[in-house]
Amino acid sequence: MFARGATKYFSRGFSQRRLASTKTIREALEEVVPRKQLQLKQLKTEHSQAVLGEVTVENVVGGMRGLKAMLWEASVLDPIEGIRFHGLAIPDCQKQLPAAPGGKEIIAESMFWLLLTGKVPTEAETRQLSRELAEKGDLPEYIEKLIDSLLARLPALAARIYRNVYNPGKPIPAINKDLDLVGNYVNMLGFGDNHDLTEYMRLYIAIHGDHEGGNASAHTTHLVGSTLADPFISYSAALYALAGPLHGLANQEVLRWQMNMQKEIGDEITHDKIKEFLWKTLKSGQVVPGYGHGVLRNPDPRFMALQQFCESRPQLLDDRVIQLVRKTYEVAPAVLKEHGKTKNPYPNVDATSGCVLYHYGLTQFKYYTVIFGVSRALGCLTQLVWARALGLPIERPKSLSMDAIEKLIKN
Ligand code: CMX
Repeated sequence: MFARGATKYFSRGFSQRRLASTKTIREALEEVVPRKQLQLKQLKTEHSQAVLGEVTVENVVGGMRGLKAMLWEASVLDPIEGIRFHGLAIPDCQKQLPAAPGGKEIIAESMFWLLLTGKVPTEAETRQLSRELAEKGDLPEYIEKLIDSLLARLPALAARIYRNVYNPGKPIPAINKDLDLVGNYVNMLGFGDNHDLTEYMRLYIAIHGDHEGGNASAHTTHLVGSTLADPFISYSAALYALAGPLHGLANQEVLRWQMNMQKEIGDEITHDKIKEFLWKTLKSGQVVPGYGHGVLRNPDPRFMALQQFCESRPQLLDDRVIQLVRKTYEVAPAVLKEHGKTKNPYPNVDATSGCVLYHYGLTQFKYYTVIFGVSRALGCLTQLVWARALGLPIERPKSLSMDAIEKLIKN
């Protein structure tokens, strides 16, 4: 941590004069790359034929679920514990990763540092990265280009889209070089005076940053990037994957669904009424949005972190939709278990994330997936850096026809 007086130092042109002991993200990454390259080399030379698991017909016809077939460095998802970023669970990150000055929540820069280097940055390193991203600095080398030329501009781009679509003609504040990435983003969206929303967005963007490699958006970036397509193209492809209601669009679906529930059950929220609405959804052949997961088999710790955020703010607890989210969580797992289809009857992060945005006045549902998109860039671009640093090959799994599967089974 920094000694007293450091904040003043930052505001007096920190970018030009960095402390000798403070690493840049590039320097931190350069320290890690040779070790990782060696690790990959050893895996390839000493263990290339080691067996990591079997491939079953279920894996092949079931969308590759459960198949261990992809290298992804930044995070690993445990079905019961949920996500860990280089071994750190969300509560560990909340304790260890630096927040914004005056804030408490994890910020995108400290999460990105952790994802990319595997190390917890100091406060000074975090501030320096904020400043570097805000300034979009010189980009002489390929790693810096990868990091800065997309990531730094993404919030400004996403904010401009929001303002052009929903508030055309209003001036957009310029980037404040003393503010973190998400602080600037919220400012540019037009909500800069809402400290609680800014803190929520910081947490939201940090914890949505990565969810290992197999999810549709992450995998798409990796696949397209493996053709050596540039980061813009690779991540644009990921945004299309994010746009489906089973993935990144789910948080807006949840909000719409919870509001329909509210309309239908009226002012008196009871478990029985929620149960009835859940069954109505299921019997109509729809999925319950915000519940279930391809890997998780427990409540999503990201959902729990956002719930904790709500519980620390009485004003959020008074919100009818947020009350409904909580009450739905009390009822839905048992209903989904009785329904008997989903392997995971518990909430995922989308069960609450959009509802809080709505409370804070960001009421344009269609925009929620864009915010998710700003966040997921942290993990996807981290992996793209690693894919290039490790020289990972173009992805090319083997596909099989049903006839070929039957032939293999007979033999
Ligand atoms: N409500 C009702 N049925 C559900 C369900 C839910 N929330 N989740 C899964 N099921 C059903 C599936 O549709 C499937 O039914 P069929 O056998 O008829 O095809 C069955 O349960 C088994 O599915 P599963 O193995 O448990 O789940 P999948 O890995 O196939 O799908 C997911 C995972 C997330 C797509 C699914 O749980 C779902 O549709 N959830 C609702 C949408 C949602 O919240 N998506 C956001 C996920 C987080 C993210 O990626 O952003």
